Amino acid sequence: MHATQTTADTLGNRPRCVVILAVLAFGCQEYTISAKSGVESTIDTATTTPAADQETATLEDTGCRAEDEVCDGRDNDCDGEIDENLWQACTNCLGGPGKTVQCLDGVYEPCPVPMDLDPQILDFPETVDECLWGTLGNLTPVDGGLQARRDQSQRIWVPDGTLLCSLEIESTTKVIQFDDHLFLTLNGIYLLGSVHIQPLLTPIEEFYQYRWTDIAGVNNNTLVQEVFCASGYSTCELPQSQTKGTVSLAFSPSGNQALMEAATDLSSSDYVVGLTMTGDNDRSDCQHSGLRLEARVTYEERD
Ligand SMILES: [Ca+2]
Ligand SMILES: [Ca+2]
Ligand SMILES: [Ca+2]
Repeated sequence: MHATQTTADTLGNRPRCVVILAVLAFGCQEYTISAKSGVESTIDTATTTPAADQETATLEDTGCRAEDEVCDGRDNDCDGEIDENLWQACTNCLGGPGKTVQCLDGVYEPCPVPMDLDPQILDFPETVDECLWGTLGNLTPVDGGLQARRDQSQRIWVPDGTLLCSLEIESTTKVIQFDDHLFLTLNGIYLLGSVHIQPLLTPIEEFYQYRWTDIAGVNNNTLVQEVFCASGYSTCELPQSQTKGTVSLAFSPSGNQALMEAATDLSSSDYVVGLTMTGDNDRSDCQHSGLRLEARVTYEERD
């Protein structure tokens, strides 16, 4: 803030109280009158000592009481600057540290809000080849065992430097058939499957982290043959192995939030939906009819 120019002659002929009133009107700065130039100049009250000069109006005279600067459009600490160097931390969509925003004109800049992306298609084409037995971590065929798997994956795209805030996955394929078992994952989190393998998996928060090595060679008959839905689903459907049936999945908002937090912990930059098919010893194993998912996401800039 700068004072307007005033001539010394004009001020010099007026009672001193007028000078003080003028200082009050300008807030919390000291003003000295230059007899030569006739121009007021501003002095930083934090680094100068009030002069005893009759023409000097002191800080004490003005009644400006230095307090901590707050974001209110006023100069609270009496240094001549309004709302200077005030920053506020935002929380991101997953509850972690977000961007830092500055106070401008008495209010903080708004924190970023999640933005929408166009829906993304995640295609998992029909597989017709049999399992790759005995290679890439697969075991040799054994009747009833989880011996081999075939993996497919689709990446969910978000702009570089951003954070996935919410994810809704919906199956646009209404009917699916597969053999033997089907698992759907997000960043390795077991989302949906045709059998309860989760007792063999590592818990991660409210979810389970899928790893083939944790289940390879396990006798399928020791597992509960029911559809598994990760915590927080609002809808979740899958038929039994070798049976045509409905596929659907959607998370509740709170379930979605928990899932995003867990998925981001496991991979801070990529979001990958995986589809795994297993087989024991048949030529028709590791196969599924085509599955098409639609992913709707919101994202936010990282700090
Ligand atoms: Ca200030
Ligand atoms: Ca202020
Ligand atoms: Ca089989």
